[in-house]
Amino acid sequence: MNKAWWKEAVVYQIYPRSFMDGNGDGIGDLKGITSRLDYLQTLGVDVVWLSPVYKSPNDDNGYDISDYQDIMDEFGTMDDFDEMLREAHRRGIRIVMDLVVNHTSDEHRWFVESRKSRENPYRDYYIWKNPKEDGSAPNNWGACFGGSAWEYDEATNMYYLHLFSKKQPDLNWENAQVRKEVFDMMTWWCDKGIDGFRMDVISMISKTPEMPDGPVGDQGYGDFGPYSIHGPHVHDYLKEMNQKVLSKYDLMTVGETAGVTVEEAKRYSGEDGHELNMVFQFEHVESDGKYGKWSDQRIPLSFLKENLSKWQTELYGNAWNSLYWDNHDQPRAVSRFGDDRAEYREVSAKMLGTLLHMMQGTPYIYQGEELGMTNYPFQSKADFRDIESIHAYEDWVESGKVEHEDFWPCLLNKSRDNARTPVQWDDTKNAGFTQGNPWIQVNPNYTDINAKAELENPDSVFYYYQKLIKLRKEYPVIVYGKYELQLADDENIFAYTRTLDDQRIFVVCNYNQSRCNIQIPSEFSKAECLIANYERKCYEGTLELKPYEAFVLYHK
Ligand code: TEU
Ligand code: CA
Repeated sequence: MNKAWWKEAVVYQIYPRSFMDGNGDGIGDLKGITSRLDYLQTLGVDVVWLSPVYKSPNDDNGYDISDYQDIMDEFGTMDDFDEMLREAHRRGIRIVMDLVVNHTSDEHRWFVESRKSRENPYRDYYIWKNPKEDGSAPNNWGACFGGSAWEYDEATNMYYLHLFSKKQPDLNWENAQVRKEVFDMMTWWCDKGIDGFRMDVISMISKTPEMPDGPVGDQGYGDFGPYSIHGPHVHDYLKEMNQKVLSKYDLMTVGETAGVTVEEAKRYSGEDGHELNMVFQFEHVESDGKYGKWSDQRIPLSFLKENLSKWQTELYGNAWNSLYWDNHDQPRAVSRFGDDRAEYREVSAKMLGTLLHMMQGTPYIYQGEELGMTNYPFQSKADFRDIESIHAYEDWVESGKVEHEDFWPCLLNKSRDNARTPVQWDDTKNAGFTQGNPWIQVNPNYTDINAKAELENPDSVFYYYQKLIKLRKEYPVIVYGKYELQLADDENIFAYTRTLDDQRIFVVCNYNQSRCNIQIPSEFSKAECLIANYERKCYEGTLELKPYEAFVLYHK
C-alpha cells in the first residue's frame, strides 16, 4: 500500500456560518475562524475542510454559489481568506475547500445569461428541456429538497433541471466549455495555495442523456438516482479533472458520493490514483429511513458492524476510506449513535471517537463533535433554518400525509440544523459565538458543554480526541494496519483488531448502556492500554464492561 500524507491526517470540518462570529453580526465568518486556529492546533488536526465560503445568496447556506472566485459578503473579503490561509499554514494546518460544481446558484452570471434566450452562448451551460405535450415537466424526477426537479422558465418556454432547490440549477458537464471553466477555477484556487477539495455530490455530475422517468417514491415523484448517480461519464470527467488539475498539485481530494457502493468507490478512489483520493460513503448514515430519510431510530449495532467492516475489508489495499459519524448534513454523533443523557454523554462520545479513529481511513471530525455537542431541542417549525427541514415538514405534515406527532420525532432526530447550531465556546452569552443575535439558536446546554470548560478538564471529550489524534501519529498500525472484526455476533460489543507486521491493536467498544462481559484474548494479556474512557487497572481475563466502555490494547 502506498503511503501518503492524507492517509495519516485527521480532518476537521468547519461550517463557517456556525463556527465563530468575528464582527458581531450573528453570523460566523473568516476572521472568526482565524481567531480560533490556535484551538484547532491544540486539538492537533492536520487539515480543515471548509464548507463553502464563496459568494452566495444562501438559499442552501453557501451550497448555491453565485461567484466561485469571490467570498460571501457575510463571511468577509478575499483578504480575510488569504489571511486565514496564511495563519492556518503557519500552524501546520492545511485548508481543503468545498467544491460545489454539480450546480451553481441561479444568480450565477452563467445562469443569468443562460435563461435569457435559447441562443445565448451560456444556454448549454445548464440542462434545458422542452415541456411534454401537455406542458408538464420533461420527466417525473423529484428534487432532493422537495417538489419536481424541473422548473419552468417562461422566457423561453423550457424547463431547467435542478436536483436540489430551484435556486440550484444543475450544470451541464457534457459541455466541454463548462468543464474548462470549472478546471480553470480550480487551478486558480490551487495557485493560491489551498490544499485540496471536498467535492459536493460529485457522483451526480453525469446524467443519462435520455433522462427516463424514475421509480415513483413516497412523495409521488420519480427517483433520479438510477439516471444521475454514477452516470455514464462521471469517471471520464474525473479522470480529465485529475489530469488537467489535481495531478499538478499535492492535494487531498474527497468525493461526496451519495449512493456509492464498494465497487464504485474503488473506481472513484482506487490506489492507482487516476481520480480522487477517497470518497464519503453514506450507507452507515442513510439506512434508517422511515419517511424518506426521516427516522427516530438509533442505528443498531449489528448493522454498523456488518456495514463498516465491509468497507474496512473490501477497500483494504484497493482504495482509501474516509471515516465519519457526522457532518453539516447529519445530526450530532453523540445524540444519534451514542447517548446524550447527562450521565452517558461523555463516555459514549469517547466510545464513538475510539470506534472510528482506530479504523483504517482518514477520520473527519465535525465542529463540536470533539466537545460532545448534542442535538438541539427544536420546539416548532419556526426554529428551523434549513431548507431541507422546512420543506420536509411541509411535504410530510402540512400536506396531510403524516401526523405531526409521528413526524416530529423523526425531524428532531435527523434535521441538518442539529449540526448547524453555533459552536459552544464558553458559558457567556450565546456561548461566546457572537456578541449579536445568532442566525440560528444556540443550544441551551452551552452552560455545561463548551470548549472553555473542556479545556480546563483533563478528562474531557476534547482531550480524549486530542489523544486519539496523537496516537494515530505515533502508531503506524492505526494508519496502515489490516482490520479484522472480532466477536462478530456479540450484541453489545464492537471489537476489532488491526495488524501491521508485528504490531497489533485490539479495540473494544461497548456500544450499549448495558453491562456485558468480554474475554480478553491471551495474546493481549500483557498488552499496553493506549487509551480508555474509564479507569481500569487490569485488562486481563474476563472483564465486565461498563456502559459505553471503550479501550485500545497494543502489543508488538
Ligand atoms: O449534500 C448532498 C446530498 O447528497 C444531500 O442529499 C444530503 O444527503 C442531504 O443534505 C442530507 O439530507 C451536499 C451538501 O453536503 C449539502 O449541504 C447540500 O445541501 C447539497 O449537497 C447540495 O449542494
Ligand atoms: Ca460575522
